[in-house]
Amino acid sequence: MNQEILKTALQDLPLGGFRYYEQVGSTNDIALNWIEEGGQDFSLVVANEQISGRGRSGRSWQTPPDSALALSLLLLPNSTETKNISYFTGLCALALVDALKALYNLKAEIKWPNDILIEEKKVAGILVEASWEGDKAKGIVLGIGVNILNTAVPNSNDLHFPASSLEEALGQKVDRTKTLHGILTALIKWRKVLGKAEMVAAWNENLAFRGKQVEVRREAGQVIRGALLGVNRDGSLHLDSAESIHFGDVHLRPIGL
Ligand code: BT5
Repeated sequence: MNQEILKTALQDLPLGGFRYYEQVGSTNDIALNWIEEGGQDFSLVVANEQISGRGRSGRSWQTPPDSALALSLLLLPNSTETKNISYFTGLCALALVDALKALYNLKAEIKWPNDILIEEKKVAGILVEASWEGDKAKGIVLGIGVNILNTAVPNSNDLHFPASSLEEALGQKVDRTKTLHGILTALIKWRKVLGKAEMVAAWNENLAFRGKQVEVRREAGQVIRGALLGVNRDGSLHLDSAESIHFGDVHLRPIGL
């Protein structure tokens, strides 16, 4: 993967702009700055390596060189998309599940709100961020990290949840460029139904731990246990013991893991 290979491979996609880095702090930071510099809708930032990749709430995301996908897609949301801004994390998750199925016939699942699992191990994470001017979203950044090769998977001591890679799931090497193309294609498709009932139905169909006992931990230390029933129409999570758990810093895991 390098700038020229990527440019050629992605030329059939309607990219507003494209920036590639061999090494970067965080692709999300580059994309957030690009909004301020007048970046166009559907502009893409890709890095071979991140040295300060970010997860939610100040956690870090590891992207060692030559083995992972780290991408940030800059979107300029229209007014309907701005109203539905909270669905963008679900949109990325659906696009990832869809792309992995279409490209590799892999069965991935969504661990609400922002993780992609294969056989209950995390292979990808999502970090959606926005730049606001008053109540207007000037731009939104869809940050996606995917463990492509085994060498992308962090040491288990650094993890709160088991992790894996596409290589491990498939038992063979996986091409980053092809995977990136598939993810972007799926994002274009799902963006058209952002926030619609059709999107929420697909989200539910691909949800991990449905019907199972889970616990949801909140930052404040509160723990809610119950059977996971699904995602509500507004994108919040429904347990039999709690009707709607909203995003924010929540951690979901099956009981017993
Ligand atoms: C996430 O946060 O899962 C969001 C990850 C988003 C990464 C992308 S890469 C492109 C873009 N640029 C960025 O700077 N970020 C985005 P969270 O749910 O908070 O999970 C973070 C936790 O996942 C960490 O605390 C680790 O335990 C674990 N982790 C870190 N790196 C990992 C990896 N490569 N694979 C699996 N787990 C990892």
